[in-house]
Amino acid sequence: MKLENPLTGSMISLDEWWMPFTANRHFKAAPRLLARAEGMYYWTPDGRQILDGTAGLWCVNAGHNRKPIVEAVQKQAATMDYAPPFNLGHPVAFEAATAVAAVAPEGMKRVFFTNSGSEAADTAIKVALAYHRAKGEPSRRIIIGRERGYHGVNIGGTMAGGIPGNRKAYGALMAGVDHIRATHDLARNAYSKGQPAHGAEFADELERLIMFHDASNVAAVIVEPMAGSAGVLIPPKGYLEKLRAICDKYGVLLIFDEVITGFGRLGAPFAAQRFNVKPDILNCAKAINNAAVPMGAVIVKNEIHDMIVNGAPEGQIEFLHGYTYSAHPLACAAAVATQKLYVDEKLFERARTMEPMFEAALHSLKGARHVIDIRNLGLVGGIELEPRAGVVGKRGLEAHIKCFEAGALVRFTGDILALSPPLIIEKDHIERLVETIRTVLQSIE
Ligand code: PXG
Repeated sequence: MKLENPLTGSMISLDEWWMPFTANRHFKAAPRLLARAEGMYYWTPDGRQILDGTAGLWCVNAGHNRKPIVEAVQKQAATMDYAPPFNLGHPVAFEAATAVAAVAPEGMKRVFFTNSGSEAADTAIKVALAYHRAKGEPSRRIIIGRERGYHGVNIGGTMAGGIPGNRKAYGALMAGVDHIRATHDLARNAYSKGQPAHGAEFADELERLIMFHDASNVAAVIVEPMAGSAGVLIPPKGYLEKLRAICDKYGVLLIFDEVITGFGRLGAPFAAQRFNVKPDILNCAKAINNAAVPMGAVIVKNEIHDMIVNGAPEGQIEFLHGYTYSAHPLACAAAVATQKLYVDEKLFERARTMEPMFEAALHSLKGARHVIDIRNLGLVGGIELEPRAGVVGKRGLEAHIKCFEAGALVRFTGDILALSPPLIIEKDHIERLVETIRTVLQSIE
């Protein structure tokens, strides 16, 4: 197949790029390419319009190619392309941290920049260990994750994560991790709107594991307040509150991985505010700067920062961690412009206002072919399909491809379809997304 870059007109070859999380041979036999984006839409190189039902990969919350963000990045690139972040600073890095801290929960106003959600996961684990060490409890090293959790693909996140396929080949690269069970409970909670009623008791497993390992050895528990990648698993009522109480009881840090839920996805700046449960450490990435330039961050309670930073001798580096591109000027410029846009257009509030309409449209798919559950919160929707006998995931992949052919971008994970549109979505976009899914489900086996 001959393909060209529509920007430059040069011919491209598909062979060299080893694509991430992709069935490379399958994809390259029939590639689906995106060439341009604006607002709620992508366009393919041949000019077909695709309605973006997933905000890219849960990240373009303000919609694509927003002018204030584009201009901020262009201006920064033309002014200073790069500056080292170790023992040197640049103004926009501080501005970006201030803008992110402004929407973070009370008392969580210290921000460590990374370049991705995966780096945020590994950074958060190191912060937790450094904190306990600075506090005089260096034996606290065990990290507890949750089955079906996704914390990216670096070593810490892979080990703390709970997706078997992502873990199996890398086994015990990091010792000292354990997992509580996932909260998914179709039998009791199918077709719940918002937070399901049953399952707060699943949090009790955390207490069992802390007692099993002994609290003096446990550093932190890391969970997504709403699990995204593993198929939109919404926390049962009372569940996160219980995790918080157990962590408090045993001096264990609670890390929320808000890479997906951060920046308005659930109709509040963070899930922490939506659920009114404050973690000790909060990871984010993606929509932090509308995904215009790679960026992630670990936001910590002031006292965690102070324990580590004030505990070290004067003039000594307190936390031996950081990336060449921590607080990259282009990423920071995009973050400052994005955070301003979120405020100017009240996009977090908008997500909350659109939620009932989104919920009603989504749940109208109840009874559609193959559907066995529908769940939603904020502007996130999950539609679980019955797996085809013997080939788990095939129906999900086919639905994803057919939706793309029909002009709508819908995520799939196994046989669960996921929707997470830009927060600028309008009623007619929602209807089009839902009707496309309904038609596609009717057409596939
Ligand atoms: N934590 C969470 C909760 C995530 O969702 C990461 C960490 C890792 O972030 P980076 O920036 O390193 O990719 C993520 C990423 C999907 C999908 O289809 C979700 C992610 C990435 C790719 C696909 O659900 N989330």
